[in-house]
Amino acid sequence: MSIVIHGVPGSPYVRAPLAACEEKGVAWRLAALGAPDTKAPAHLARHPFGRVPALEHGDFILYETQAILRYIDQAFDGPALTPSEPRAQARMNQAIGVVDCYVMPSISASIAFNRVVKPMFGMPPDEDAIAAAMPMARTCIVALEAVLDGKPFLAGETVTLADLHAGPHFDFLAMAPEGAELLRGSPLEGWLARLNARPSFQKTTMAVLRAALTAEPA
Ligand SMILES: N[C@@H](CCC(=O)N[C@@H](CS)C(=O)NCC(=O)O)C(=O)O
Repeated sequence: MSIVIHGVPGSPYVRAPLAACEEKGVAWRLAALGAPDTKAPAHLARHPFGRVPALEHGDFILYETQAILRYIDQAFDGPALTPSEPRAQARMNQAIGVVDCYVMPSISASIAFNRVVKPMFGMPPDEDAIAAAMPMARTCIVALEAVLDGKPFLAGETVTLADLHAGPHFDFLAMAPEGAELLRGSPLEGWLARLNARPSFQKTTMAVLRAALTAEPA
């Protein structure tokens, strides 16, 4: 039984569970939603806050990306995406918390959304929102550089849920000129390159997801 992820292609929060499925070797399908569909009754039945992603696995429906990632890691065989060593696991959890509390509102919802997504739909970016988000974006980068601390991945030598959660937001940031500038010379650049070299990231880019939808028979 494959996992269905309901979500908007290109959303970093949607990409994370798709990449986790790839890392685990779990079959998945993206049930693509457009932005207005997230507030339609069918989706609100899955996710009362009208956001994405929502997971469907048989009769089990789950929302909140952290919970979805942990479910995928625990419910399936495949490489463990959570370290067993307590301090490494704590670093993983810390990075996940940083993404939800600080990266999402500044880097994703303000800089990348305004600079990358709005122009795709012919909408002007909110320059004030971008400028206002820059200090917090810098703090996020410094904080995650400290978590990375010279390791290949955020919690150690191997990919964990922290990388799968954070990576899509930083890949999104790198698409904005301000973001590429913020990341230039940061150890996060190498970390992101390591993630982008993985099949789990290559198979879940916005371009690949959109192309797959276009190729689907009507
Ligand atoms: N706390 C949620 C956040 C999910 C979230 O904010 N997703 C964005 C897309 S990246 C969304 O659904 N935005 C649509 C909206 O806010 O209406 C999670 O972890 O899943």
